[in-house]
Amino acid sequence: MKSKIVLDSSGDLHSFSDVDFACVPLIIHAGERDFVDDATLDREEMLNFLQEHKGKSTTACPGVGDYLQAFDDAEQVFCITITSQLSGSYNAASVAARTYQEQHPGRRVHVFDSLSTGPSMILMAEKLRDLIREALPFETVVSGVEAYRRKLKLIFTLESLHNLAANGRVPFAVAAVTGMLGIRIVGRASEEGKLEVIGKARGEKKLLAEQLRRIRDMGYAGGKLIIQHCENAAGASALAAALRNAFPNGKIRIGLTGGLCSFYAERGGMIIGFESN
Ligand code: X90
Repeated sequence: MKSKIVLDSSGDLHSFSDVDFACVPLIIHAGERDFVDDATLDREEMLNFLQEHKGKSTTACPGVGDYLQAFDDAEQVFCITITSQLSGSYNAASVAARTYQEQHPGRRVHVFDSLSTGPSMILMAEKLRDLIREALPFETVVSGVEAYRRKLKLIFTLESLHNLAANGRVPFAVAAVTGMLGIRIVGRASEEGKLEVIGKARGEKKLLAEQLRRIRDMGYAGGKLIIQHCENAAGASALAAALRNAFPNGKIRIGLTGGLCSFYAERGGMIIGFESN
């Protein structure tokens, strides 16, 4: 049985071992430029371009055809998208899933709404891979990953909310707080998959303390945790070190935000996904 895992590019994964995999890119538009969020994207160059770019910049989710192409000839497809509360990606993937199953009777597609993004999608993909390798029935894999998703939590700390506000994803009034030197917004993915601002922190020390407090309060007890950062290696290592100290058994990793998450998280941003108990 040929199984395939498909993620949209908000999952920050361009390759994946041991199982057939495809990443479907979102696109970042800025003036004359279209940045396709695939493995060839030069993230640094995109961020530099955006910094200089004075006009509007927007993003676009994949279309139904992009998903159909990614499903290819797999007999069972497990697809994970960014939260349906912030993007049309889940909708496009769901339409593609129906079309694919109509065109190929006997094949199966399940689309998971991650209700989150980035690191949570990586953790879900890893869970999928484990269950697929056990050769479990399709429905068992689906319910296993759904149950796992409910245990995943995500927080983020951003230096700027400019692109989120300019694209209608957070109110301008909330975004106005950032931009002042050293102020970071702290937020999380809510249970319904909405972006929820929960506080702010001024200065590196307070930010680190706030990140630790939130991660602990949201139920982290030493499982898998991924810190994705946008050009903030120092912040990510400081957080990883503090977490390893507090949770010596924690499986903590650092990675880079891809194109889409970098666009919205902006320089200095961190997105932290983890298993809660
Ligand atoms: O369809 C599209 O054009 C994509 C729109 C995506 C909008 C938001 C992406 C946010 C990414 C910010 C922090 C994480 C928030 C997660 C909340 C559920 C990064």
